[in-house]
Amino acid sequence: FLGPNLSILSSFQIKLARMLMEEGQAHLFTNWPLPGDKDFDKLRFFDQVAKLDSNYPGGLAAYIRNARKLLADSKAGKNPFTGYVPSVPNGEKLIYGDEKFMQYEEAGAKEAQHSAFVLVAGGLGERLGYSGIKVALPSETTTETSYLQLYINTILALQAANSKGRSTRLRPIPLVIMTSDDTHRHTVELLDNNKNFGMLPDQIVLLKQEKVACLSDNDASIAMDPSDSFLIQTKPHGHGDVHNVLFSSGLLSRWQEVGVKWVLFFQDTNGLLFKGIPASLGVSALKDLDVNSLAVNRKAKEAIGGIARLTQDNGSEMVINVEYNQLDPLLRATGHAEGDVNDETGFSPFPGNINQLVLKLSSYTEELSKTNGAIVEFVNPKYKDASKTSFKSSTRLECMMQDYPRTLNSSAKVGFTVLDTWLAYAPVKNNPEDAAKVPRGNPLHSATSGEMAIYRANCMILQKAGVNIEGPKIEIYNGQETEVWPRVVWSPKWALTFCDVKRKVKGLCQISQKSTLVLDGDNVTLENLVLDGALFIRATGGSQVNIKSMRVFNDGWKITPVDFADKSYREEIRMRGFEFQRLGQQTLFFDQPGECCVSNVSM
Ligand code: UGB
Repeated sequence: FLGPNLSILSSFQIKLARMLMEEGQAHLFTNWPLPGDKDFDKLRFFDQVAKLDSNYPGGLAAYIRNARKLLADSKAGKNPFTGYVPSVPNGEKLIYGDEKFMQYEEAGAKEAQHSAFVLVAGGLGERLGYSGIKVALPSETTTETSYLQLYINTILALQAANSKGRSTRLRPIPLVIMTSDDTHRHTVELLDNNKNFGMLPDQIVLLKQEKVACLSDNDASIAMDPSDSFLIQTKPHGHGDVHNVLFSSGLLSRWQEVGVKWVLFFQDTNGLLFKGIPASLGVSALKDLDVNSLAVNRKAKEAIGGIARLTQDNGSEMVINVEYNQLDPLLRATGHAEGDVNDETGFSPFPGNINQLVLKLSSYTEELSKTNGAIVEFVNPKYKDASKTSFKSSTRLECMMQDYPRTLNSSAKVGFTVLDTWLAYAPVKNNPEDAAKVPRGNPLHSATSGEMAIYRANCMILQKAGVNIEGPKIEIYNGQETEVWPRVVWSPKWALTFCDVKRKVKGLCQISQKSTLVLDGDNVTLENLVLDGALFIRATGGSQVNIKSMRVFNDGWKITPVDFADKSYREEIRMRGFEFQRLGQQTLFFDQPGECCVSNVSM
């Protein structure tokens, strides 16, 4: 089939060509020019085939076979959950700040030292439409801390909290970032330009996911790039790649050797995510869960996956995320005529998956060794017509990281932890125009709502710790109605858990709605603080700062609206629809070791 071209190929390339022929891909070689003509392009083609082959568990042949099967199922209209009956699973529902919550938080904060963190950041964020990588976005614009910096600061603070009072330094907590061709270079630059935000160079590992081959028909014929007849068209395979890249990197066994017990997976833009992590990690540890998915209450039919128990006729069952577009039809097909509906709590009984997973490293490694890093995939072809014989455009297999438990056997301990939405979930996924169209009462998931959610969560935590906080104002930015609470931000060094907050806030503190409060440093306590304006307190170099009976009044940082269309503002500001006007502020900076008490002052 390659005729005289065989002479220009290595034995490995000939093997790959044979594999492609055996897997029904002869069309790739029709009309190949004679040797001497386009030889460089032919070798380029085989380089890409070799890459696609080595990046997929079982190689390209396995990819083609899996695709053929999934495409046949899709054509036959088979739902991946056909034969399963959904029911409401049992999980841990936590109430922020109660006794049980604090017990889990305390246990989890310690377990963090035996954890590795994995950030999936290969997505382009097409819905958001930001020109940079999403992890570089400011999580909020009071301190301009980027998402990546916030995540790293929190991991470092967990490490520091565990090291406190010990004579020997503890092992650095590892962080893996999965990137893709779309995000890799910018992620490297962001880390390099900021000296890894304080992490040691070998504490962070970047693993790049690769795209997979596109398919042009139900026979899984590999599609060529329309603009290059020697380039296979490729598309992203999805965040489920994280399991394969981790397994192939060899990190899992290395982590086991040094005593890592838990692997925590999380997404690129959720400024609240670490607020729920200590407690959820505590749930995993105290219940010895193999899989613990973090979840929030979810309105019926809301566009996030629901966690459900699925049971088969033979009694086997699994607790798994079912994407919202599959959950409702599955319920209707199994005797629930109204599908997914809210119960008396006003929420769907199927909690919403927020794609933060805590996996037990030992069973995770064992499972991935069985599958060579592969997890369940799916295909979503857009058919030309009801005959389902041809596609509008090429398709490819995809996979989602939360589908990892699908291959586990029934004896695995799979649970979930439901947290308050205000505490744990405020992703930034939608551009301002789309967010403005979201029906009232539904989550906006925009840069505006993501930032405001951080202030709200911090204020609500302080309220629970006894601080008197003036309630929010409703404002509209970029066409989105939003609650504006006092802009309270603290660094993870200041507090990681509710217990930390309670220990550091005493007496009767009061904060007005127009206020901004930024706390940075692990040893700052507030007692009887009255704030009506902007106050920044930073303590470094071992200083212990006690603020007692301090009253701060100034004009503060005023929020002024910014029009998304006004290009005179930078993109990060325009996309949230407001900026701060610094009319007045009080800054207290301490950098000398020892105790410092600021008491009975009015500023
Ligand atoms: N990502 C990658 O790293 N690689 C990829 O190829 C694709 C994405 P999206 P999605 O939080 O509400 C998920 O696009 O996939 C990273 C869950 O499936 O933001 O639509 C990407 O960088 C869904 O059940 O989300 O939906 C980002 O960090 C629900 O939990 C992450 O993967 C939903 O998130 C998620 O990518 C949610």
